[in-house]
Amino acid sequence: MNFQEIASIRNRFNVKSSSCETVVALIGNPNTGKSSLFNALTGMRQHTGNWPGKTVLQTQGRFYFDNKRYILVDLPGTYSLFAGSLDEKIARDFLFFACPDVTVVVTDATCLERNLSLALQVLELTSRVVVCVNLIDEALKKAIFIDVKALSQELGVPVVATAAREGRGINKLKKVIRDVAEGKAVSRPKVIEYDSEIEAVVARVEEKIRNMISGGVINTRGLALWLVWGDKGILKGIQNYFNIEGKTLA
Ligand SMILES: Nc1nc2c(ncn2[C@@H]2O[C@H](COP(=O)(O)OP(=O)(O)O)[C@@H](O)[C@H]2O)c(=O)[nH]1
Ligand SMILES: [Mg+2]
Repeated sequence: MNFQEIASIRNRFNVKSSSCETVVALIGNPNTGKSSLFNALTGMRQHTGNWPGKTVLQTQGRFYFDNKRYILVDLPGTYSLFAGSLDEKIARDFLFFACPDVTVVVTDATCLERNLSLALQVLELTSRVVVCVNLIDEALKKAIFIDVKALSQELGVPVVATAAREGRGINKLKKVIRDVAEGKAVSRPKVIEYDSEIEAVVARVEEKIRNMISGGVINTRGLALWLVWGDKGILKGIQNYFNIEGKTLA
């Protein structure tokens, strides 16, 4: 997949990015402060509409940092990439098919553990991830201490603590987003290795996908995993977003 092909898929999500713009997605459970972070990052410069063909609100905005332009997309709140609700399907499809250049997983510092399952799922799809531990002020009030460094080492991706409502940690977050976008940040996500039987099936499915689409930014292992888990939405997405006319997964 070259930039042109990805740009045209993004276009179908109403995200119009040029090659000099970095597309950043915010994903997280509901109420983790995604919209507050969005406002803090963009200074409220936002554009709202609907996700194409859906009655779900879409919020996009731009920000500049270090002379570079970023397009920020606030995804609907989601608990899992095993999508159940319409909101979750939108977030899943955007991650799988529009391939944001950087994905920020927004988590709630007061109930971090619950939020980390989504983060681990995202890490199976892309290494260009920043984990944002938001509501850090609330955590402190409850005497919850988050060891950001240890968490970053465990996950293998950068972790930034923020208090979006007070605007704390926002500049740091921008810096880390830039570093991940430019490949400067250390990012070696811990990938889950499944039983050898599962891995063998995943490898077979992945090979078939690779024969249909040229990988590049598309994570063919992620697609293969979700297909193996039986996610029909992913199959639909492959047919819908990739140019696979005449090719078959069978
Ligand atoms: N104390 C505190 N409250 C926050 C923070 N970020 C967001 N909130 C509040 O948490 C609630 C949910 O935030 P919102 O941005 O709508 O979350 P979203 O559902 O993920 O978009 C709102 O009342 C925010 O004002 C934060 O860092 N600290
Ligand atoms: Mg919101």
